[in-house]
Amino acid sequence: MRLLTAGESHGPLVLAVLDGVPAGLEISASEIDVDLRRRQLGYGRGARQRIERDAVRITGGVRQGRTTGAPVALEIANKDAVNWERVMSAAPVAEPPDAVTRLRPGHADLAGALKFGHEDVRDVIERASARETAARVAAGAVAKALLGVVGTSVASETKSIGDVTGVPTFDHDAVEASEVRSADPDRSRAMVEAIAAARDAGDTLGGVVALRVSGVVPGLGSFAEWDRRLDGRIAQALMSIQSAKGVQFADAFAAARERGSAVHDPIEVRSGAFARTRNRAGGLEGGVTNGEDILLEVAFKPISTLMKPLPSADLRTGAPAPAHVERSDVCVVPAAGVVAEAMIALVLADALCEKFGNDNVADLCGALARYRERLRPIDLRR
Ligand code: EPS
Repeated sequence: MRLLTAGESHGPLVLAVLDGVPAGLEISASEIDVDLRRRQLGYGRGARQRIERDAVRITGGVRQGRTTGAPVALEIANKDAVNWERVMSAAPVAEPPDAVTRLRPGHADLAGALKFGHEDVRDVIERASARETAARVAAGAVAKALLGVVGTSVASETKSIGDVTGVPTFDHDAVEASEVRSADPDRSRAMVEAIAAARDAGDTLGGVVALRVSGVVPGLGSFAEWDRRLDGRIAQALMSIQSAKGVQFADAFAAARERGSAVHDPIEVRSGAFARTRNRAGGLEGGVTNGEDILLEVAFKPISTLMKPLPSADLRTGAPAPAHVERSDVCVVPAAGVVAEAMIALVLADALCEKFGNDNVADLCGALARYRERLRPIDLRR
């Protein structure tokens, strides 16, 4: 399974093409729209989210409510595009738009302009923007639907925003009811206050998202080659999210300070199946899922567009200049949790198809059932 996305933040649309989805998967636009809506929410989002009402148009790979095995094409219109027609015109316009040249530290502006030879940072901003994550979330909803067929579910919760932090419980209803996606009402309030204070100061805030995947099929991924290790593939997918700066499985950085006897998860047999007395491996050993929940955290830096800009320089002249300022968010951590769910779902759906085939959902389920039969005698060994 592979995903390509295209489209600029203020162009006509963002587009996802998800190739390799098995035929026979039930999927609807309304199901995808639930996640698109969740991605738009969160205290600290900018004015753009009041313009957009993200909704998917399925334009390939689905007929009569089921995937056909052809690439799934998903389009999300940018309502704001009507305000950017001149700036974003694919054809040259008589009156060219002003170029953006004052570089924002932390954004892709400088690195992107150097790499591609752009003289207008707009050519970088438009594609580096996290607007692209709408396409990822739409594709991720398809991956989640496939995982749902085999009993795998993905949950996320905001663990921290700025220095407000706590222990996630993944209480679904409480997380979804919170405007910062934290299950704890006191912590939610403190997070909102921290975001409001950053906004009032012309500043931004980052934070940490916790992820939990339950009902994981054991044996996904492989230790046999470096690029087949699933923890590496998951980390890459999560690190590819705009603003992501770090990933840890379970409490890896704390575990790195402890002894092996305190870190590794003792194995026992419970109700005829292998089980663990704790899960500090975060659900993967040797780059392979072990059937325990996958536990992860992703660190997101504060948004790099600052209303009180940092000192910077002009791309064309090199002259000192404050960084470019344009409409942006104050904090995207709540939305980033929804994007992180999509990215891990895409990797796990890919690994599932790799092991059990991706022609047809019923074939995949049949292969999985046979695999579970193979595991059973081992699980019954005492
Ligand atoms: C985003 C839309 C963008 C930004 C944000 C993500 O809208 P605009 O640039 O029109 O305000 O709010 O992008 C960034 C955080 C960024 O740094 O580019 C969205 O729909 O998620």
